[in-house]
Formats: sequence, C-alpha cells, structure tokens
Amino acid sequence: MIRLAHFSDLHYAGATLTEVDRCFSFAVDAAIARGVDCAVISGDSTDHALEVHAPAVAALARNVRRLADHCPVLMLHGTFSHEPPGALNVFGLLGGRFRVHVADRLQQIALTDVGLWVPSEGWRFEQIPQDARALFSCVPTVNKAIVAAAVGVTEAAAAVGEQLTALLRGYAPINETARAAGVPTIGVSHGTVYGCVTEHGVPMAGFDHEFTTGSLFGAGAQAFLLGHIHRHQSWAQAGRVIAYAGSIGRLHYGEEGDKGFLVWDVAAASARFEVIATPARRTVEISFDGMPKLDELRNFARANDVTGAFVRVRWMMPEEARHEVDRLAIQAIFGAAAEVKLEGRVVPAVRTRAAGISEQASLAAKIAVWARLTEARPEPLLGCLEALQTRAPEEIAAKIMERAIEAQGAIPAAAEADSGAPAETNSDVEALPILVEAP
Ligand SMILES: [Mn+2]
Repeated sequence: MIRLAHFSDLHYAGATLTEVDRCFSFAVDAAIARGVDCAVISGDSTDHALEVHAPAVAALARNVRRLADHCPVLMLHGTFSHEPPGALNVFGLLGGRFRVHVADRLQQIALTDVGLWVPSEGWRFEQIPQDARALFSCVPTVNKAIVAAAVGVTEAAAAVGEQLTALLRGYAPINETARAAGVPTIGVSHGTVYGCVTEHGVPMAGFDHEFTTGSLFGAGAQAFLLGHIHRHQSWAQAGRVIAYAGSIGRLHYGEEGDKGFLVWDVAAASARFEVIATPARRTVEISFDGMPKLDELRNFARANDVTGAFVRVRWMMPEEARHEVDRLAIQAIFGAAAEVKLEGRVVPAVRTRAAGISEQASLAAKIAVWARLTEARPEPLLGCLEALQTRAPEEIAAKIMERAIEAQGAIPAAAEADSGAPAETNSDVEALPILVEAP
C-alpha cells in the first residue's frame, strides 16, 4: 500500500498569494503529519506566467521544497494559460531529500522502493521496473491546438476525447500486469470529466470534454488523481476510484463547498481517500433584484457572523438612481469583514422602437402608427406634415409667428405696434430680398 497526498489547482500568483499560500502551507503540514509516502500536484500550480522574482514563485518553491524534504514529489503540467509550457521545469531542479519529478509529457513513471523516480522513455513502460513501489500513468493537459492542426478545428474537440479514450485503454494491459504483481497503479491527469460539476454548481455536459468516467476507468488504474475542476468530487467502480482534489483555496465568490486536498491509500486492488479541508477564506454573497436595502443588510449582519469573511453585495439600479446608494453605510454594516465588495449594476434606460412603423409606406401612415404606440394625438402632427408638404417655408414661419402672438394673448393692434417697433430690425428684414436679387 502507498499513502499519497493529492493537491491540485494551487493557482499561485501575486493576487492569490495570501489565500493559496495559507491553504497550501496548511496542507503540506497536514500531509507530512499524516506520514504520506509521496505527494502529487495534479496541475495548475501557478495561476499564470510568473517571473522568477515574483514572491509567489518563492512561496510555491518553499512549500514544494518542504514536501521534497519529506517525500518524493510529482508535479503534473496543467492548463497552458495557467502554466505556460516550461513553467514547472525549475521545480525539478529543487534539491531536497527526495526528487521533484515534473510530468509534462505523456509517460508512465515508477516510484522505486528507495524513493526514486524512474520515467518511461515512451508513453508507457514495456515492462514494470524491478523495484517499483507504485506505477503512475501521467496524462498532462492535451494541447488542443496540436490536435486541431492534425485533424482540423471542427473535429478537434471530439478527436481529443476519442484519442484520449484510446490512449487510456492502452495503459490497461501494463496496469493489469502491475496489479497482478501487487504494485499500486495510479493515474494522474488534468482536464474535464463529462458530467462533473464545477465549483459554481454548473454541470459540465458538453461533448468537447477530455474525459468520461468510462474512459478513465478504462486505463485500469486503481486510483485516478485529477486536477482542473476546482470542486472536489469522486466516482467509484469495482474498487477503482477517480477523484478531483478540488482547488486548495477559494479563489472566487460563489464557490460552493469546502476546499482542501486528499490523502489516498492505494493498494494493488483497493483505493480510498480522505478529504482534508484547508482554512480557505469564507465568502458571503448577498444580492438584491433592485436597490440594496440597508435594513435587510443590517439584519443579515446581526444574524450571521461575518468576522474575517469576504462579503459581496450586489444590486441592480436604474441609471438615475446610481448616486442614491450609500456605499459607506453598507461597508460600515460589515465592518468586521475582511473585504466588502460592492457591485451595483446599472439597468440602462431602454427606449422601445415603434414596432410596425417600418411597414408603412407613407410618412402620414408612419406618424399614425407612432402616435398610436406612444398614445399621442396624431392630428396636430398630421397637420404639420401637410403644411411641410404643401406650403413654402416663409408661409409656415409666418403662421407659427402669428399663432405664437395669439397665444401670448396679444391683440392685433399690439402686434402691429410690435412689428413696427425697432426700425433697424425692420429695415434688415426688408433689405434681405434686395441683397438676394442683387447679383
Ligand atoms: Mn485550475
């Protein structure tokens, strides 16, 4: 029997450092305390490309080195956007009582009785090495771009699954041989299992996922250690067990369940694991369909201990109400929290288009439809339209002036007096036609 610590999806980076280093340090301590024989990190040790002077690199190396001083360590390559090819190479150079082996290609690797790593030259061993204590089959992240280049973009997603199924089945004979020889067999991979559930509770039911539980069981490994999905979950069949460790820390709001790592006991014909929870941060989410209600928030804070938690309050607001939210008051309610994140979404003012207007041929008909939809009276508008179509601009302007004067309650006599009042203005108006006719 071999006892393994299975960590996954550490996502070391500057922004995640506090959370993941607290959790991973705890996990390394707990694994060492449980006397594990070997440690496996099943991908996404880092969150993105990191420069060597980044504090996250030193922190991760420090914990990997602590592991290597206790037992042999296997690091599998994860998602390329999190771990660019080559990102893990440096960890293979870390000293320690035992070696760190970086699995960045398809391979099998034997852990020997004295704690050495012996990798296969090709994708699998032809024979199990003599002093093998355990046999690992490593399937790091598949580069879909390479598959797409070989079989075409539209075929690539399905082809990856088909090729992986064939590949995993190819490991079965040697795994069966190992089992017969009493050697524990362990698969390690990074990818999505059809039907698994993400940390946000979303079932992954697409057809472009790398694995099915059937294809993984098809490898004939007693235990299959997975990374990529950040929620711990497992499947069992006839004594064989597949499990995601889940991410070591809580990286986002809305992630459900505990975070942690697994301690496996794997024998030639049995496998079981224990989940060890890490002190991942607590997140609390409160959302409103409309504006945030301070009373409700106060009641929530009274009923729930939010000390040290990460609180997110979300709401929806109309554009004109965006300055009415008292952000400071909300923050004060959750004063004991480690973080209060406020996310107000503006509901944009939407103007409905007048449906059916484009089907009308004449302008008059369009106006009639518009008036009906907006509950306006069409008569004055149709009158204006008629005027525009039948009268000269000067005539229309004169009529408007006439009406404006009438509306002011001016009597005709006053209007005459007005028009004759400022001499300059009058002469300007009369001068205009002369200027126009001059050339
Ligand atoms: Mn990940």
